[in-house]
Amino acid sequence: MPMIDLRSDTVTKPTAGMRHAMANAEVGDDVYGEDPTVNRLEMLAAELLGKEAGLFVPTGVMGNQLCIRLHTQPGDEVIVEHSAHILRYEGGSASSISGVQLCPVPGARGLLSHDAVEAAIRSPDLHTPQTTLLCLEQTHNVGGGSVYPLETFQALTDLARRYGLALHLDGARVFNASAKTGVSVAEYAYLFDTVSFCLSKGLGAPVGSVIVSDAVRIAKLRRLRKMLGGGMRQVGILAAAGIYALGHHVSRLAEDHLNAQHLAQRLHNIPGVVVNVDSVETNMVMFQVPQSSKSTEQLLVECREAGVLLNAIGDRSFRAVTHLDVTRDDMDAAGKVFAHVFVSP
Ligand code: TLP
Repeated sequence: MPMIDLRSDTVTKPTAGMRHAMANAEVGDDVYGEDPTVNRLEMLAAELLGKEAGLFVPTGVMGNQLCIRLHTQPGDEVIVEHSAHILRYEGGSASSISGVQLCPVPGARGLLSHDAVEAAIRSPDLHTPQTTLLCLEQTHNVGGGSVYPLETFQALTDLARRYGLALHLDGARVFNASAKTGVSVAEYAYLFDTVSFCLSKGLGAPVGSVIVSDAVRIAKLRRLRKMLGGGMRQVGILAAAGIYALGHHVSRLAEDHLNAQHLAQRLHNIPGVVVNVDSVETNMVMFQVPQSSKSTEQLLVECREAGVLLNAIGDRSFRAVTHLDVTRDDMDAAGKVFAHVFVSP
């Protein structure tokens, strides 16, 4: 039985076209700066996001953590939204790699407000840590793929600048945000010192993220990447997948968003299931199911046995993510499975 895998947009397999591009990639030793395909990807990413330079890194976590390390000193404090990926899902690496503490600020569906951030910025005082960095996430994962409006981004980044903070964007899914709003990724990136985005999520590459910034910062980040063991060799094979993804998979993201809305509507029609259809902005659907005799784990198993994979994000709370390996028909099929599993006692 073919599975409908809605656990994440990280699960996609490279398409035939992408595999062809990978197989034919020109390569060289990237630690010597000699991989022409990596160089091309880094230039392309920088161009698309309107920055001077780019750096190919293996993962989104490494992209974020290199930037935190770049912008901070041990003992500093970094403001993040309280359910940010950097805080929740990066294994405590900000404290272990950079020696910083994270200051979690609650947001609405993951989105921070100007006043909440201003209240969290420390005044200079001998006793307190120094706030030196604000990290934002676009789209916001735990917020349900929510999108910061450009004006809120501007207000937050202006505020951070006023207090002399550095600015990093965890733009793992910034292309989804852009597909939703029509605001270009460069307009978002312009507001930040560093931006990291993932090729291995909605864009469908098997591996990789790119950090973009000015040339001086990228040179420092390149050194930090080597220090952490992220200097890769004939990695043009992977960069080729990234170039292919940027060329072929950006314009189709809107399709994933429509599929997510369709799925949300199907879920909404199931008695007792709580889902806010209007809050589905991009490719994620968060929903809760009613109390029953079945545990969250049991529900996941039943969905799996019926051919649908999902992730739980809390007790009776689930996340479904659409991507290029699922279709509109899959949404209907998954909707049927959910209607069966979530309403039977
Ligand atoms: N997110 C994954 C899991 O780690 C939760 C997912 O399935 O959504 N920033 C954001 C906003 C992310 O959602 C992720 C991955 C990352 C960074 C890290 O990317 P990778 O997995 O490439 O290290």
